[in-house]
Amino acid sequence: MSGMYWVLTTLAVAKKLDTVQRDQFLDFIDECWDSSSGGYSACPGHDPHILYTLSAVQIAATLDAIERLPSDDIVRYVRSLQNPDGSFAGDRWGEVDTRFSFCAVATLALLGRLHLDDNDNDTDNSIDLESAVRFVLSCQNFDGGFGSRPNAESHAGLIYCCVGFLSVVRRLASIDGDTLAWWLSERQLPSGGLNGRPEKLPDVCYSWWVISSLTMLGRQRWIDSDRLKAYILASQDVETGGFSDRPGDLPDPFHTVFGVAALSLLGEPGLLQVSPTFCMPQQVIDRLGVTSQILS
Ligand code: GRG
Ligand code: ZN
Repeated sequence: MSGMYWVLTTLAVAKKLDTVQRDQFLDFIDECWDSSSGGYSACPGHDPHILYTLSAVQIAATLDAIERLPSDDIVRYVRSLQNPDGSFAGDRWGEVDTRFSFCAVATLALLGRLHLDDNDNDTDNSIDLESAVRFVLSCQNFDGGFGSRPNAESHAGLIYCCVGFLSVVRRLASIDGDTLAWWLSERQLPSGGLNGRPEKLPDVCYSWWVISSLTMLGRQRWIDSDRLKAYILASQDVETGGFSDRPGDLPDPFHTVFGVAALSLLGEPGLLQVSPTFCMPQQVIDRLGVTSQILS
């Protein structure tokens, strides 16, 4: 399911959505729906999971088919995964991670079912938002970064999830943006590429996890974008057009979408503008009337 989201998003951002067979994507989503839980699985016959539920909603939204989704059941599924401390499990087996907090609020926001206003009717409030925010904030470390759980190592992928969560729920003012942006800007290596944590190799996907976070924090200029752009472009395979994790490696759909989405955020011409919060075309987010907080 997430592979379908990566491919579809790449094509949308590259302005090639007209080349996809829309019904094949939508039929696949339907086949992955689990009516008893309300969630979606990675492929037919597998267990539902909150990540694939978000991917299914992102696919439907990009194909302008969100009204076809069983929204009440999806909301029921997301709600069923929240724990008393505000965290979210990924599925009924209970793994807890800040990735799943992001998946929960992003799914609800895209469905128009996230209620941020205190005046909204409480009975319609699908999750306990205050405890969800408290849990994510408790995962910020002394170095400014965020990990998968309280006291877990800061990692750029989890920082995207936590900053993205705070962007969706409009609480970015609650964190120390300067220390966090310092940690993120330290990810740039002499090659121009970015790693996900100290002492690790650069990897094109971190171009997205880091640049999207810096963009939401209003501090994109804290890294050298020309050198990052050059690193991403050097990771494109000239034969297939796909992007790999680093120059010379084999391309794959995961690094292709995050390379292309990062290039869009860096202002590369010829690409659609991408939402740094949702990693989807901004025009899709606007069409749905969904807003997220981006600091200037
Ligand atoms: C809608 C864009 C979007 C995302 C959905 C699933 C998710 C939310 C985000 C994933 C964030 C992410 C990449 C987390 C990283 C998890 C992690 C601890 C990876 C460490 O992997 P290693 O050790 O990589 O193989 P490094 O580069 O640290 O060596
Ligand atoms: Zn990677």
